[in-house]
Amino acid sequence: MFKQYQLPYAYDALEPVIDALTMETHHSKHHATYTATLNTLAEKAGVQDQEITSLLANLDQIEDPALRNGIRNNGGGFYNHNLYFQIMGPNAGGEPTGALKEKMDAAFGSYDAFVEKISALATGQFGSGWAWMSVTPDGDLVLSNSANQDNPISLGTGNKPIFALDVWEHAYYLKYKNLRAAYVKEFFNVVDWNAVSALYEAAIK
Ligand code: MN3
Repeated sequence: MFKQYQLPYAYDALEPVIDALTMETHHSKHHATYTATLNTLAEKAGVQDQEITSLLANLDQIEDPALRNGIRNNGGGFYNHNLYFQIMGPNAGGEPTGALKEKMDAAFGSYDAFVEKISALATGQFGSGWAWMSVTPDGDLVLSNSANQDNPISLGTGNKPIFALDVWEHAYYLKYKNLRAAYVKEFFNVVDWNAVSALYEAAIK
C-alpha cells in the first residue's frame, strides 16, 4: 500500500507564491488520484509491497504493457509529488547551506547559476513535466528535466532525485496562467533547503 505524503503545512501556507486553491487541488485531487490509481494497478501487478523507488527502477518486471505504462505514469505521479511537496514549506526560500551548498557551488558554480540552469530546464520542458536535481551513484549533482510523470529513476539513470520542480500546468495555472517562467521564478521562495539537505545526506550515505 503506497501512502500519500501528508503536508506538514496548511494549503494556504505557501501563499502568495503558491495559492491555497492550487495547493488543495494539487494535493487532495491530483496527487490523491495518482496514489489511488497506483495502488489499484500495483495490486493487479502483484508489486504492491515493493518500495516505490525500486518499483520505478524495475518497470520491466511488469509484463503486461498496459499495467507497466499505468504504473510508470501513476507511480511516477505518486513519487514525484511526494518529493515536490516535501521540499517546499512556509518561511522557506533563501539559499542552501552546509555540505549541500558546497557541493552545489562545485557542481554549478553558485546558487544563482543553479537557479538559472534548472529554471532553463523547467521552462524549456515542452508540455507537462518536471525539472530535477539528483545525486549520481558517484555522489555528484546533476540537473535534468523529464516529460509527463517520468523521473530520473523511471528513466533508468541510477540517479537519486533530491529536488523536484513540477511544471505541469495544474501546478501554476490558476495563479500564473500561461506564464510558467513567472511561477518558476517565484518557486525558489518556497524551497525548504533543510529538506533538500536531508535528502542529499541520505542519498550520499
Ligand atoms: Mn503536479
